[in-house]
Amino acid sequence: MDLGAITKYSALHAKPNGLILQYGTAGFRTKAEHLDHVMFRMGLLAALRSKQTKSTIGVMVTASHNPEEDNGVKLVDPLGEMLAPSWEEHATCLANAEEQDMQTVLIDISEKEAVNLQQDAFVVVGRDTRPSSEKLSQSVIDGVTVLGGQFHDYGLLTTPQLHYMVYCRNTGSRYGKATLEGYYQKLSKAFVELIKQASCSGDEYRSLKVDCANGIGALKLREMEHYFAQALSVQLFNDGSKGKLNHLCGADFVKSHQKPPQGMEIKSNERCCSFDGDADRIVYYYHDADGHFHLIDGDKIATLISSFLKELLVEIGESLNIGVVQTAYANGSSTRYLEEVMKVPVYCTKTGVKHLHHKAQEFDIGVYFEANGHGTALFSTAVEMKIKQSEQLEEKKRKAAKMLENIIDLFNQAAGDAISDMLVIEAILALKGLTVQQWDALYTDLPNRQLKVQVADRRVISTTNAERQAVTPPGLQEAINDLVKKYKLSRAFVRPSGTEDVVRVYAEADSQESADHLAHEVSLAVFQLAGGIGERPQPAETICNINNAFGLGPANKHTV
Ligand code: 16G
Ligand code: MG
Repeated sequence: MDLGAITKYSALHAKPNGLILQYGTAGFRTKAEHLDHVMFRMGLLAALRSKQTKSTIGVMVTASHNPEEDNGVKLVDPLGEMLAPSWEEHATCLANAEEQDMQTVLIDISEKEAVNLQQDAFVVVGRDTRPSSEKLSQSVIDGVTVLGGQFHDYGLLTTPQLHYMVYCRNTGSRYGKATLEGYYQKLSKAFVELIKQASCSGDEYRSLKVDCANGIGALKLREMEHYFAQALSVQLFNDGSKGKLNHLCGADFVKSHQKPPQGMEIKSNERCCSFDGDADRIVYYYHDADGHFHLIDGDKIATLISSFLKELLVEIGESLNIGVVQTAYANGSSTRYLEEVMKVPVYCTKTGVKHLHHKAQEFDIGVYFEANGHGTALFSTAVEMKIKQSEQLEEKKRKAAKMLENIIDLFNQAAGDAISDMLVIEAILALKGLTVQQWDALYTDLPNRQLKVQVADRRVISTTNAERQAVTPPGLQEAINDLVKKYKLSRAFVRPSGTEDVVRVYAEADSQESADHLAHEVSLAVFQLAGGIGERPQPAETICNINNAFGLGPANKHTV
């Protein structure tokens, strides 16, 4: 380690005094102007992690669905996963070290993690379309180089594409070619082959409207569309040519406001979807003949996908297991439908992709989705082996095995991916001959409400049972239990947000009015028992009215 060079370069990426940031579920995220030093230091850390794992490490510069002025950075581990927890702590220490302590912290990390500093390092870098991203990714590269690491700058990429590149590079290209061309070809080939097997594919030319949140998804989908144009035509909206990133559009806006994005004209019963700002989330929606908006969120996406995969498994006649992983935010109707109608086992983990991903790896086929549209399906080697052995099977079974093979190729195994999920969904709808309304009608969502409460220190709330029960402060869970008892089909939980300084409240019940009341009452309990600050929580109706008056939309936005 050339400590002299590190000190010299670090001074060019100086840390603002007193700024403290934390590597959270989505890496570091804040106003772009505060991030230069963090980027440089994450370049250093990625090089160390690469030396330690003797693998390629990824660094993605993005703040996903946050406003355009924000930015962020996230490290990607060798198999495309999120960074290991002990390294998240190192990331936080390194980002917060004052200039004069930087060297000590770096040496500390190297020693603790037994990093062989003589080892080569290789880091791949990607970035979204934010105006600040190009310069910030250059700071990452400065960090990598000053530790003697090599790098490849992919430039503009969606977050899942960067995960894909890392995965390909560390599996000797067995998974795919680590280029954009490789990504487009692998996914498109699998998609077109699947669509060919749909009996109605010739009758109806398939088309889909896509809201790209004025982000990177638009650029990449435009590059990709001609690869699969024979099977699907996509019409892009909010493609970044005029609007602002994530402003009144994108998956987060549509999910949390439960309304269509601006800038998209929707005719009744047309299939539409929205990506978020870095294209790792997707939600679907449509307007019915009466002009009512219907949202099809991550839960319904998981239901469609897992039902289809289960049918394929039954067809092949194999005893491979399948499981669905959700979080506490999953609508109660989805869980009930999966367990009782589809007979698919459902598991609940804490919020955050890494928790779901980890759990899903336990199954031969693990489908995981957050309600907000983050998700994918993972397949074990046992599934791949069964497919290989299917040559000897009878015609019908062979066909199912072939479909499964294409579906595996179409899913991004390294991360939830809006483009890949979109193509999987389009293929399943075509194969099953389902319209968007029929898909939506699988079950009816229970009305729900999400609210935020400001408290002095959100760490006073600790939870258990995958965040569905509060352990502290004393009395809070009992209060919630008593409130929930007052309503039918009701459920409520509270958890400290991992991305904002608030406590999140979720409630669902048999009617919107009940869900709103329950959410409000639980918010009051949090305010009283967990050290609420500022104004007391107000009933949902009042909040909506005030916000409507100011053109702000609902205040229950669950920023994820
Ligand atoms: C992050 C997570 C997302 C989660 C959200 C919860 C990743 C890549 N992203 O954005 O999965 O839903 O945080 O936010 O893990 P919250 O803790 O503020 O509710
Ligand atoms: Mg995102």
